[in-house]
Amino acid sequence: MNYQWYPGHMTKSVRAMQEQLKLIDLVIEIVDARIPFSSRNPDIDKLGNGKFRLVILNKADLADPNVTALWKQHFAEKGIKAVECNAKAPGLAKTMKPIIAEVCREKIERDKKRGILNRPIRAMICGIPNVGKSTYINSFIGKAAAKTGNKPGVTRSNQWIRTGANVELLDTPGILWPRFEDQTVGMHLAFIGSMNDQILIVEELAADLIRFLETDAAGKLEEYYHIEGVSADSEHPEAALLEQIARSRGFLKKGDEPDIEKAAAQTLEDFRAGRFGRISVERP
Ligand SMILES: Nc1nc2c(ncn2[C@@H]2O[C@H](COP(=O)(O)OP(=O)(O)O)[C@@H](O)[C@H]2O)c(=O)[nH]1
Ligand SMILES: [Mg+2]
Repeated sequence: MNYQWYPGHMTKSVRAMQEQLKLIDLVIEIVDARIPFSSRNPDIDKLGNGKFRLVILNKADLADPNVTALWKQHFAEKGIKAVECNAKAPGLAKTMKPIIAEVCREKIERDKKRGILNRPIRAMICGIPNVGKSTYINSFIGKAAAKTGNKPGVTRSNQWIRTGANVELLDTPGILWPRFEDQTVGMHLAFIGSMNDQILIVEELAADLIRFLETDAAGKLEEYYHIEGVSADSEHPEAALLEQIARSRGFLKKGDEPDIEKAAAQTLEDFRAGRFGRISVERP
């Protein structure tokens, strides 16, 4: 299958972001902890040049903690602080406060020398769609003032939201575009549901996911669905597994035929919800 990303209003969003960047001290870049490479905007280093930087490995509750630790190390080696996060947990301001103070230490010390105390740090949240920007902002400010959902919100004029962490957040997150240079990137975005499923062939996407799971998370499907699994020399192992999943879930059509499409959709849903366990798709 061909995994395509439609860049949409890319130049418009670059320009908007460059304007907003003039106003801020800190770029808080949110990525998905299961796919930090593919969910990272390739131009962010250029765009965020000269700003303090923080990478949030979000949805860490769904990722393998050992792999997330490797990613933190990977970013540290590039000189970027990265922290794991579950944006659905309330009260992010408290956990973020010391981290942001550490990342922006230079500015805080510079201010202090000039006799300026507690000037808030101005920060912008950015990231590709669906990584949890709105959820993060909501938890950070402690009330549901930013829209959450899978669609990017309507852009209003820039407003600052005060947080309990001596940080002012730009109310609208910067929506970035993902990498779309290669098929693996597209496939990984599709695995976690960050690509519109309507433009994908669900059975083929599920087959790609099953192929990944059987290699990198062997046994998880068999355990979760209570299925027998297939032998290594099976000719179409993904199709055979989908059939077993359909039967085990009772997804049957007329004449006792397994409903493969339904099994495929269910497999994707269960993976995205973390029901097979905490699985990272990408390692540094
Ligand atoms: N499990 C989990 N789900 C999250 C987390 N952060 C956000 N989500 C979910 O991911 C989806 C997209 O979040 P949203 O904030 O709308 O993403 P945005 O497009 O970047 O603003 C929503 O269904 C959120 O509930 C997290 O840390 N863990
Ligand atoms: Mg949003």
